[in-house]
Amino acid sequence: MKFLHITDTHLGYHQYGLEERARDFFDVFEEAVELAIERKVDFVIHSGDFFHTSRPSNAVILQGIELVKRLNDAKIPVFAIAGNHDRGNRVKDVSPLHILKDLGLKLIEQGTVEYEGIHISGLKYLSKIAVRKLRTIRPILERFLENGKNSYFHILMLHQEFQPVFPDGLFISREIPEDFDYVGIGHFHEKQEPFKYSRGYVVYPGSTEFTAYSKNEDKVPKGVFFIEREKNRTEIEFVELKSRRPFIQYEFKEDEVDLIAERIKRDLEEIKDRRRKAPVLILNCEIDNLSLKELSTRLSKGGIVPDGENILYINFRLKRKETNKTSSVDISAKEIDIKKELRSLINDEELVDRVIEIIENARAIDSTDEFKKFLKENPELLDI
Ligand SMILES: [Mn+2]
Repeated sequence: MKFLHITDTHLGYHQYGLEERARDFFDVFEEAVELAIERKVDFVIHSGDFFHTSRPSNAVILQGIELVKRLNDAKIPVFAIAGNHDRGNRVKDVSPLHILKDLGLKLIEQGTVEYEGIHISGLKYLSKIAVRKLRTIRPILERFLENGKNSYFHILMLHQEFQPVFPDGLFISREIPEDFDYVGIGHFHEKQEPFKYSRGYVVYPGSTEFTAYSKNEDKVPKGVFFIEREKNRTEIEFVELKSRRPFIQYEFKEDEVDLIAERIKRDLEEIKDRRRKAPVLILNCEIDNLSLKELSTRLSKGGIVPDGENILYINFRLKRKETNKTSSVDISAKEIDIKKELRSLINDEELVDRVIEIIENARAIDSTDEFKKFLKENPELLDI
C-alpha cells in the first residue's frame, strides 16, 4: 500500500499580488499530483489549506477541479480535511472543498472512512476558541480509533497547533491517542523530520510553497511525503518539489546597502544555472534615515531590480533603528506586550503576526501616503 501526504497547498494565493506567485502555488501542487500518478499510489491525503481562502475565485476553483480530476482519472482518491484557510467563513458558510466532492475528493469533516481495508480519520481545523471550549480533542480522536478497531493501518489527519512547533499549542502526547499508525498534521509550514509516536509516526510535510507564515520557512525544503507500507513496515520518504520558487533572505543595515547589492549579484549569478524560476528577495533592513523609496533606488543603481528574469520581486521588511540607545530594550518589551494584547483581541496566530509585521513596517514609514503605497505593494500583509 502506497500513499502521498500533501498539505497546505494554499491554491490561489496571489502572494505580493502577483499572478506569477499564484501560478507557483499551482505548479508545485501539480508536481505533487504528477508524482502521485507516477508512483501509482493507492490514494492521497491532504491535511488542510488546500485553497488559500474560503472564497477562491472561479479560476482557482477550476484549478482545484483540474488537479483532483487528474488524480480521479488515474483512480487515485484524495482524502482531505479543511484547514483554517479554507474551512468556510466561520459558521456562515461551508468549505469550498465541498465543490470538489463529486470529482474524487473525499472530504472528511469529523470522522473515519474505510478504503480498501485502511482507515482514514480526519478532523477539520477547530479554532482556538472551539478547542478551548472542548478543553481537549482527545475524546473525538478516541472515537475515531473505535471506528477503526482492529484496523490494518489507521491514518489520522489534523490541522491544529501542537507543541513544540507552536510554543503555545496543544500537547501531542495529551491529545493524540497512541494507536494511530500515521498522524499527518497540516498548519505548520516548515517540514519536520517524521518522528516515532508509539506504533506510528507523526508527520509534518509543511507547505508546498513559501508563504512566510513561519520563521525558517525559506531554509527548509518544500515537498511531500511518500509512504509505503508493506508487511508491518512503514517507509516514509520526503520528496522535494522542484518547481517551487527560490526565496533568498538578507539582513543588513542602512550603511551596508552597496555591499549587500554586490553580494546579491554574486549570489544570483551563482544559482543561475540551478534554478528554474527567478527568485524572490526578502530584504530585512534596519534603517536610520533612508526611506523605502531611497533604499530601492540605491539598490536599483547597484543593479538589483525586479526584472522578472533574475529577480521576480523584492519584499522589503524595514525596521527603524531607534535613536535613543536605551530604548531598544523598551521597544522589544513593548512588542511583547503588543503581541499579548493582540492575542487577546484576535483569535488567529497568523493574523496577529501579520498585524505586528504591519506595525513594524509602519514605524519605518514617514507618511500615511507612503504607508498606503507600501500596503498596496505588499498586499500579502493583509491577505489572510
Ligand atoms: Mn496553511
